[in-house]
Amino acid sequence: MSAPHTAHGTGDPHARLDRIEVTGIRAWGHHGVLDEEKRIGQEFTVDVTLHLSTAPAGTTDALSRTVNYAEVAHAVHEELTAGPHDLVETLAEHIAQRILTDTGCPLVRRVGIRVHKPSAPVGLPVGDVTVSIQRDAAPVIAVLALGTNLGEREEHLRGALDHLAATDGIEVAWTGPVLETAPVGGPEGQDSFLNSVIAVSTVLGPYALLEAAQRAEHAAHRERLVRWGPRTLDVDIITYGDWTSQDPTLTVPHPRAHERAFVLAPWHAARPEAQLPGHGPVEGLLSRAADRDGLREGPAVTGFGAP
Ligand code: A4P
Ligand code: MG
Repeated sequence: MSAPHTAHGTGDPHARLDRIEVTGIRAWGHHGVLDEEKRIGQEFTVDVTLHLSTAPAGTTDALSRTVNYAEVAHAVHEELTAGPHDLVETLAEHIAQRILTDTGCPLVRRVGIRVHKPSAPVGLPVGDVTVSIQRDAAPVIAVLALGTNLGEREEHLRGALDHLAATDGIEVAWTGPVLETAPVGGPEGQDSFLNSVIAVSTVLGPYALLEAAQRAEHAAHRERLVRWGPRTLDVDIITYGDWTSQDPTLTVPHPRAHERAFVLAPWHAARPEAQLPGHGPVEGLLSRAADRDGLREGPAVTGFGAP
């Protein structure tokens, strides 16, 4: 989980992703402009490069945190034998999109495809004809909840927003208002929270986004270690597109978001039509949340309340 591939200022957020390569996926396909190519077919071979962070799986030995390359190979084989398409370019595009939106989604953030058509009818002896493309996954909208009840609370919220906005691969899409909320659970007598919810548009995978959220927390912790007690900033991932995960390291949607007014209210204020995947409209959830009477308008914090 410590791969530094989202470090600030590196420009391309995918530049330091790891790679898994599957080469020589072979099938008899019927792609080509000529009638004869479509009728008889010929051999095609595909090499695939999957760009993703392998650290979440590599440090825990958990298959669910990486892409299953066997599934990718089978999907490529299906695309090779589908169609037919006139152009190898079209075939390569179909394979890339299939991996980015299906088999590799959402962990694979960039894919490289090379299609070989060694028997292409060129009219001369040639060694091979290849088309190589590279495509990136579309950005994902993720909803994040921010909470703080220690120290300079407004400072922590502002700092979290600045930190996330400065992270390569993250753009802030909208921000909810800041609410002052009575603590839910935890030790007796702890101070009230400031809570808000923001949405980011991100090209980062879900685990890389979690790392970015944790770095924002650590940035607040560092300051707090010197001057304040524990727990200055909590950044939780509420949703990541419509992806769902039961992984204890990253459970999405957040397992308690559906019953927490301190998450639902700022979200609803910014996006009244919002839906929580698996639970339905945020509006209905908010009307049933037990802690909804503990909410008050919070202070105006720069950057928040910008739908
Ligand atoms: N983790 C798993 N799923 C996620 C996710 N979707 N987002 C893991 C973020 N992290 C996730 O988190 C513990 C572990 O959860 C992480 O290692 C991560 O891999 P943490 O932030 O270190 O611990 P925590 O926040 O104390 O635990 P937790 O369970 O997130 O606490 P909650 O449930 O978020 O509750 N009352 C008010 N009014 N306002 C608040 O903001 N917050 C809490 C914290 C309690 N009461 C509150 C508020
Ligand atoms: Mg948390």
